[in-house]
Order: sequence, then C-alpha cells, then structure tokens
Amino acid sequence: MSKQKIERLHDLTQPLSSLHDNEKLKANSHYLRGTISQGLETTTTASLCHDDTLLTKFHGIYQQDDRDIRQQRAKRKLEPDYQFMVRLRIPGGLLRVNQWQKIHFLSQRYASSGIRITTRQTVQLHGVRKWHLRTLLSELRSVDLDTIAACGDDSRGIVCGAAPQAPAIERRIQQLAIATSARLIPKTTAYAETWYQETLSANANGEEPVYGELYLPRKFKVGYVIPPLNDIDVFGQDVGFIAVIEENQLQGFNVCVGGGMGQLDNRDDSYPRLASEIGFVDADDAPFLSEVIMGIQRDYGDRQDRHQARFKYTIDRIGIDVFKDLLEKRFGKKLTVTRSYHFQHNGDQLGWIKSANGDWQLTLYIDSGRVRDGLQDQIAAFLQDFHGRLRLTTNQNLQLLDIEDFEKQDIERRLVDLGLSHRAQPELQHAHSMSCVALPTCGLAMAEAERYLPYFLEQLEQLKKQNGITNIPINLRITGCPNGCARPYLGEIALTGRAPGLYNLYLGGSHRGDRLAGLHDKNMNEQAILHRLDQLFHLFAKERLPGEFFGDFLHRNQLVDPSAHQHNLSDIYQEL
Ligand code: SRM
Ligand code: SF4
Repeated sequence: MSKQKIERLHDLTQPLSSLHDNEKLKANSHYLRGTISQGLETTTTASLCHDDTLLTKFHGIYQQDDRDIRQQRAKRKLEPDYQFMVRLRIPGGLLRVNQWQKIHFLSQRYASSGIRITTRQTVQLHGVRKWHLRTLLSELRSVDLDTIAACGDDSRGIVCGAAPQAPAIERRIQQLAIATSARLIPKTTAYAETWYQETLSANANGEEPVYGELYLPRKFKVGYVIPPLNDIDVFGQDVGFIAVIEENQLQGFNVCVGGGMGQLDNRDDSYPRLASEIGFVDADDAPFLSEVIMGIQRDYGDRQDRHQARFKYTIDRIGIDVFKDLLEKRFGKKLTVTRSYHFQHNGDQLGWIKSANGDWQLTLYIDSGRVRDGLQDQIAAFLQDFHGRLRLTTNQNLQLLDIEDFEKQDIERRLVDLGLSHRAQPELQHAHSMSCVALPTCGLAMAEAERYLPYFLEQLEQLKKQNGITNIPINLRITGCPNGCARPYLGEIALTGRAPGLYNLYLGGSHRGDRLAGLHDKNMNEQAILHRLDQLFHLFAKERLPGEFFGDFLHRNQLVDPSAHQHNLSDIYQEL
C-alpha cells in the first residue's frame, strides 16, 4: 500500500461528513452519553431512540425484540416487544460464587431466559425491560460487576484460556488479561452517570485519553491462550497472545494479529481470516502492546465502510510488514522471532482434571451456554456449598476451580443428588459442539442455531453411529447467520444460517483451530446436509489414517479448499 494512502487513513482530521454515520454519532455523543438518560425515563415506549441504541452497545446493552412474536404484534398494531440484552464484562471469565449467585438472582427477577454463557467467556441476560436496566446495573455493581464495553466499537471482553497443567502460569496470565482489560476499557464517566446516576469528575487526561471521541472504527478482540489447549480459538482474535512455556516458566508470548470470523454472504471483499503470527514479546509487555495495536487500528481502520472496518482488513490493506514497522515504532522495541509451541485441540477439557498443584477442577458441560429453568436452580443449589472460584469458558461451559482432594467425593455426591453429574461426562459429540444464540433475540439471525443444535446433534450422532465413528470427536458449530459468533469457520463442520431451515455448509477446519473451514455448498436444507455428511463419514470410516481427525481427513484428501469462502466445491463430490 502506498505511503500516501496510509497517511490518508491516518488523518483523523478529515471532515466528519465524509465518515460513516456511526462516526458522527460517536463524535456528537459527548463521550457516549447521547440522550440515554432521558430515554430511560420515557414511559410511552419500551424502546430507546435509534441513536441511543447504538450508544448503549458501548455500555454492554443491546436493544432487541422478541422475534417469535414480532409479526403477531405488528398485526395487532403494537410496537415490537422491546427488551434489552445485557452483556457483562468478565475478563478471563473468572467469577466468585457470590457473583454468580447475584447474577442468578437478578436473572430470575429481571431477565426472561436465564443466564447465557457466551463464546467470549462472559454472561448475557436477555429480555430485560428498559425500566429495570438501572436497578440491574446497580445491583451488579454491588458485587463488583459491570457491563462497560462488553459491546460497541471498543475493546471487547478479554479472553483467557485454561492450563490445568500449569496453574501458577495460568494465574499469572489471568492477571495479565485483567490488566489488559483495565488498560483498554473506555474511561468515560458517562457509564457511572447514566446507570448509577453519579456525577464524577472526568479523568485529568481528558475523558478518553486512549480512544478519543471517535472510539474505534469497529469492535476489537484480544485473547490469551496457553498451549496445548487452544480453547479460545486464538487465531480468531484481533490480537492473540500464545503463551510460550519452557522448563515450567512463562517465557513470554508469540503475538498474532488480524484474526476474525465475521463475513457477509453478499460481499466478496468480506472474509474470515486466521490471525498471523508476527513475533514474540516478554510477558509483562503484553498489556501495553495490546494498547499500541489498538491505537494503530484506531488510527488506520476504515471509518467509512463498517464492513471493511475490522482490524483484519486494516492489516490486509496496509500489509503486514508496514503494520509491523508501525507497531515497533510505537512500541519502542522490536519483536523477536516466534518460538515453538503445540496445540492439541480447541475444545474444553470436560469433567474432572487434577491440576499440577494437586487441586482439582471440574468443567460442567452447558448446552450452548444456556443456564435456565431447572438447571439454573440446580447450579445455584450446588454453589451454596462451593468455596472455590468459577470460570466461564469460551466454549460456553462452566468450570469449578480450587477443589481440594478431600472435597472431591462430597462434590461428586452432590452432583448426583442434584442431577448434574452427567454434565461432567457429556456425550462426546455434545462436548465438541457449539452454537450461537440466534433466534428469538438476535436481530441478525436468519435461521435457528441454539434451539436447533439439540435436534441436529441427535441426527449427527445417529450418522456417526451408522458409520462406526461414534468415538471420534468432530468440532461442530452452528450459527444463525454468517457473522460467526460461535466461530464456525474454525469448525470441522459448520452450518451458518441463510434463511429459515437453510444453511451454508463449511467443512474442514482443523481440530486444533488453526485452519479455516472451506465453503462446501450454499443454502442446504437438513436432509441435504445429512446426506452429504453421511457420504463423507462413510469415506472417513474407510480411509481414515490412525488418529486422524475428520477435518484433517477432508483436507488431506482435498475434499475441501480452505481458501474457498465464496466458492462452491460441490462438483468434487459428484463422484462420491
Ligand atoms: Fe457476536 C453481533 C452474540 C461472539 C462476531 N453477536 C452479535 C449480536 C450482538 C447481534 C447484533 O449485532 O445485533 C449477537 C447478540 C445475540 C443475542 O441475542 O444474544 C451476538 N456474539 C454473540 C454471542 C453471545 C454468541 C454466543 O452464542 O455466545 C457471543 C458474545 C461474546 C461476548 O461475550 O463478547 C458472540 N461474535 C462473537 C464471536 C466469537 C468471538 O469473539 O470469539 C464473533 C466472531 C469473531 C469476530 O469478531 O470476528 C462474533 N457478532 C459477530 C459479528 C461479526 C463481526 C464482523 O467482523 O463482521 C456481529 C455483527 C456485527 O458486529 O456487525 C456480531
Ligand atoms: Fe446472531 Fe449471527 Fe451472531 Fe448468531 S452468528 S448470534 S445469528 S449475529
């Protein structure tokens, strides 16, 4: 890319009128205040005005409506059933028991569908009414929780992977994730003013010393991962830190940049991208480096076309070498050569695991992260006598940490009594399957995902059984649209919604989350998908190498093209 072009993008003094409307909105919002406070007090509608709904995202709050009853309400000339999704900010997914119990209590009082553990290690509450938002956020604050920047054009929740084999290192990296989060969150006092109705004096360095009044061009995601687990899907992050451990010591991190999943089916210039590894940094430098990288995206990201505004496109536009030069100049140091590491898989280690320090940890499988109804009560009852920490996982599961040897038996007994024990040993295929929320709350969903996954899984398991491959885990991911919230393009099999009952089928991601899946075919219905998978499972069962995973098998046999995100490869399959 030419130097001139880079400078143009860097020039934030270009007139606001030439930028996307959202940029004007941010600039005129007085650091994310807008008229949210007034809107919260308006009683003639359950909604906020359009501009404020964009601003509340920066506060972790999304206006939605119940899509199941949208048409029915329209027929009756009623406004849509407006409600809000509230997403918490929980860096590294770590929670105290009293925090979970508070969320549980609040979800029963103010939300409609329990607690939803997300693919970024936090929780969402759906169906919250406008007039309950302030109370809900104040109550969350009483247990040190907030929702700042859980959504919006800013740095989203920082994720951090697990490492039961190295608990001391895991704790250190969790601290780095928390420090990174503190460094990258917006500093505007608008949050406290709007939700807690407090007036605070602004930061001495101005309201937003790092972001400025335009914030970022788009969302920005940072994650830490500790091999051999790639549970966070590090190559799907805008910035990923891969821990390098030698002789039981954390040496630092390989840094990777420009990962992302989201794409639009109708734009050839949109695509998922694997993050590129660019070098190695000392561990303590990671939070500052994150800020430097975020600053580059703030200054060089596209502020005219939001569909080209993610960091992955900035990197591809300016080129990785130019980016690295800029980075090292601003960072004040050179990155050194990447070190070696090895990933085993990108799932969670479910069930009981003994950590290297002798403590146990237990990961309970939660179907699509949804904790509601009976399950919600079972978990709350179980936690009454639990004294360790909790950790939400990026595969939407719940981990119980710090369990001592003498407690294990009692915990096992209580899990049985409460009907939770099967969650420590779920069906193999369930443990490797994820879906996004989709209908009825997600405004972008084109097809079912969370509500469809159990039915699809039943049939997939049947197919696996018929082909004698029940014991081989296959990463399955279903999303209700191409945005990729369950990171489908890193799955071995993925369905992304196109219309009710119709999905694009992606195949051939690796079991380790380091290769993208390729588009197999578009607009397939369930019957067509199962028929195709049956053919492929048959072949896989016959010709699989020892220990080979399904995605690798498809790749080895050139049955998928990982670079094909807009191409239809179904011709290859005619012969099957
Ligand atoms: Fe997401 C938008 C849910 C993780 C890519 N995502 C949405 C919205 C807010 C829909 C909207 O804009 O109106 C969804 C709310 C649904 C609902 O009713 O709750 C939504 N995303 C989710 C969650 C809850 C999925 C889940 O089932 O767990 C995840 C919440 C994460 C969190 O706690 O912060 C979630 N979203 C992701 C991920 C995975 C990740 O970050 O590891 C991705 C892919 C990675 C990436 O960002 O590239 C992701 N979400 C998107 C996109 C596409 C962005 C793009 O680059 O084009 C959108 C749409 C957008 O931003 O325009 C989106
Ligand atoms: Fe909604 Fe699409 Fe994300 Fe699913 S992938 S939650 S349907 S935006």
